[in-house]
Amino acid sequence: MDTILNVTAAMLAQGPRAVIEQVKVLRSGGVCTGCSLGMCGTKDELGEFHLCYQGLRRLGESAFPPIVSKELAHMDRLRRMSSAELSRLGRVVYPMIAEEGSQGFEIVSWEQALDLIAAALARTAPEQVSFYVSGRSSNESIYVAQLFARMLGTNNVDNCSRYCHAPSTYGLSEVFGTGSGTASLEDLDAADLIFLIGSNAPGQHPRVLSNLARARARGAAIVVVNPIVERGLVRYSIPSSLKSILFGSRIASHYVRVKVGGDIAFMQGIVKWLAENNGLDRDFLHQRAEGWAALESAVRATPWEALVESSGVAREQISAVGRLYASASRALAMYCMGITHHTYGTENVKMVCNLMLARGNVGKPGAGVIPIRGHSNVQGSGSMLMYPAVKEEMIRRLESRYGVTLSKAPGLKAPEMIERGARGLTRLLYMIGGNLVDASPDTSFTEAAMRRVPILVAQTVHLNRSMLLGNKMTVVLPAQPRHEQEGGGSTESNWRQVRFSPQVLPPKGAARPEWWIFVQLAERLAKLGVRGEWLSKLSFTGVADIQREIAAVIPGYEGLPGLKPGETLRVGGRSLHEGGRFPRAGGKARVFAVRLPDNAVPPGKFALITVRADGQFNTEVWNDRDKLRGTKRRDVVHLSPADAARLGVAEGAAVIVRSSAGQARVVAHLADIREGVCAMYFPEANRLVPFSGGDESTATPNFKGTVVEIEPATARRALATAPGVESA
Ligand SMILES: Nc1nc2c(c(=O)[nH]1)N[C@H]1C(S)=C(S)[C@@H](COP(=O)(O)OP(=O)(O)OC[C@H]3O[C@@H](n4cnc5c(=O)[nH]c(N)nc54)[C@H](O)[C@@H]3O)O[C@H]1N2
Ligand SMILES: Nc1nc2c(c(=O)[nH]1)N[C@H]1C(S)=C(S)[C@@H](COP(=O)(O)OP(=O)(O)OC[C@H]3O[C@@H](n4cnc5c(=O)[nH]c(N)nc54)[C@H](O)[C@@H]3O)O[C@H]1N2
Ligand code: SF4
Ligand SMILES: [Mo]
Repeated sequence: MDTILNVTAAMLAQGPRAVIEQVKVLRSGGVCTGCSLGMCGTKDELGEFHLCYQGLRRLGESAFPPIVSKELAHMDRLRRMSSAELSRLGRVVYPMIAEEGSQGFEIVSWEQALDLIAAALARTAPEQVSFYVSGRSSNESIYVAQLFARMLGTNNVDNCSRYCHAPSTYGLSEVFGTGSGTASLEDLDAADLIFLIGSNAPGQHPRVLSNLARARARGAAIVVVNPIVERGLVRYSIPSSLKSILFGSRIASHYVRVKVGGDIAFMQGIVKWLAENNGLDRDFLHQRAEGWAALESAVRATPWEALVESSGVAREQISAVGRLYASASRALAMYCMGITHHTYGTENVKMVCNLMLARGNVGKPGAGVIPIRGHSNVQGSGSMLMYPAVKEEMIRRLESRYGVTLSKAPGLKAPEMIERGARGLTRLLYMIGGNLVDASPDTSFTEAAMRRVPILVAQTVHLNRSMLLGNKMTVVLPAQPRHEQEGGGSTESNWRQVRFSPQVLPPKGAARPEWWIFVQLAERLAKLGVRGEWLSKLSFTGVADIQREIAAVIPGYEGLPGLKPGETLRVGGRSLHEGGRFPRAGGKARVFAVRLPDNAVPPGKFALITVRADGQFNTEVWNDRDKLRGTKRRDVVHLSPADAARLGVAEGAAVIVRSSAGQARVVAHLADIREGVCAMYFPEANRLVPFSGGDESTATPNFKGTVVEIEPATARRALATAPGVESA
């Protein structure tokens, strides 16, 4: 009931005009701009009715009226605003620039803005230019953006999956030969056991809760692995079911409160139990996988004490889950940021794959591995080649399509773009959506590094803090969100389904399609004599033109041209139910003998996990509440009652949380969380997360598991400043 009221309140809060706009978008069948699950209008891919608070809320944000220009004249005031206040200022509908030291933004014409950017690009060495995309743009815009960058001479292109599921793409490719999940939503309805690891789906991917509740109701086991007891994973109200609204639906059948980073040990424990109790599918492992023996002998040789110590789970509980798993004929594992946001994120992913391979749970219905992705078009960003180390084969396809010779050297990953900014080596940073200052670790370092970049360009719908750093020159360009994009645009969902969102609303102000901006820049650069012969090939005149290019270059997208709203193009290349044949040489999955990570926390200290609430979409915070976790404020640290008692603090008491990167003054919130673990909200808590220490294979930051100390704030210090987050 609460959810329905929230959804209604969210819609009404935006005013009648916004409500009409939202209804129009929902009726159009366009793809949701929230998470990656890819609802079309009010229908999901199974044709079932579905609405969620975050999806509507995101839609509402883009329906905000244009920003009032007088607000833009006061940079100092803008800098004091929170993310929510900046969003509420309204939509960015004109190009604008701010120079270092200027009092505010100046509204300029498209001509002026584009000339400025083209001139800056022309005088900057290509290797000092970087592009970042935040998975919100259409495939058509992203394809043109990466092509523009490569034609310009740089492979410094990356997308938000670097901060998110890059360890999945990399890990799954190594194991199965393809970087996407091996199961679909339908498979949840056929599984006897579902592992849900490191995900707060009720807040972040509400759609899957209907399937989880349904699975539970028909008797499937749902094993949740998480250091926090997420209330929505215990019981949840599905808005589309009256019974569920009235009584709630049960979700987890087994809740495993692992240590932060304890997943590998927990999963190895299950494999050890299976190995010791004749629970492995030896035929499958022999025929369909390679490398199992090394993992099994390592796991057999690891003493139970080490597994219990590292996982934080009692041997009895590990064994009980092992027994349960052995009795399931079809099992699948879904996971999210609790797995990827670690120094050993890719290793974590590989161990999830090992767990599923152990009993032949890949390549058949009701089984498999599902990473639950983040942004609505993060999957499309990858497919459109918006990442720095694209396979040479794909570069060759671009070369032969356009008759050019492109660099094959890997470009920079997003954190490297920032880090090079600190050293004066990134001279132009181009953000296509996104908010790198708030999304990246170590806010003080990132702020300073990004400020050193002389030219910052941002295509956006709202202002955010990354645009207010005081760079030598900041250029903000108004982008059309997908449902306003002239000619419409396509996206790819978590399930690799490509859908087309039509233009439903008229564009606001001077906002333009994002692909158009790159076509204009290419034309100007060509006139300036910069790579003219190549860049002139970007003379696309509309979405249909670009779709033809995508169809010719990107395997699986051949059917894109002419795709209509409501139709689905399924991109192939996934390992689904082909009887366990994998697209690797020899057709077998590769087992990695993943080692136990070092996740020990010194006595008295805490492992800090940074999480999101249902009142935010990443760095866009629209209200302070976390309904699912029962707090109304964000400047809190979630602590177990036992830890709070040990520290001598009660609910609401001021505390200081300190890491090697920074410190924060917040208040204690007592929660059902494992002892020795504490949680704070991203993006504020990024001041505490060190910049280095990301995933060894992909550089995805280690957003879960920063070692921190917590102490009560003394009365004197508590009076001096109100709770808030500050630097060291
Ligand atoms: N409303 C809303 N929806 C969103 C977003 C949003 O900001 N708001 N963001 C979107 C994006 S980009 C993404 S990537 C997804 C993120 O979706 P999630 O990954 O569900 O979101 P997080 O808040 O990062 O929560 C991660 C969960 O992992 C748990 N966890 C932390 N460390 C560990 C660990 O070591 N082991 C295990 N097993 N669990 C751990 C945390 O307790 C938490 O429950 O959501 C998408 N959907
Ligand atoms: N500590 C900590 N840090 C994290 C995380 C964490 O769990 N903990 N999670 C990480 C994850 S998973 C991710 S994905 C990143 C997210 O990192 P980003 O993708 O960089 O951040 P977002 O908040 O999603 O981007 C918000 C901005 O996108 C722009 N925008 C919104 N809609 C549109 C649109 O339709 N078109 C265009 N062009 N622009 C638009 C607006 O400027 C808005 O302010 O953050 C990461 N950072
Ligand atoms: S679950 Fe995700 S895709 Fe579905 S409506 Fe909510 S935000 Fe949109
Ligand atoms: Mo993400």
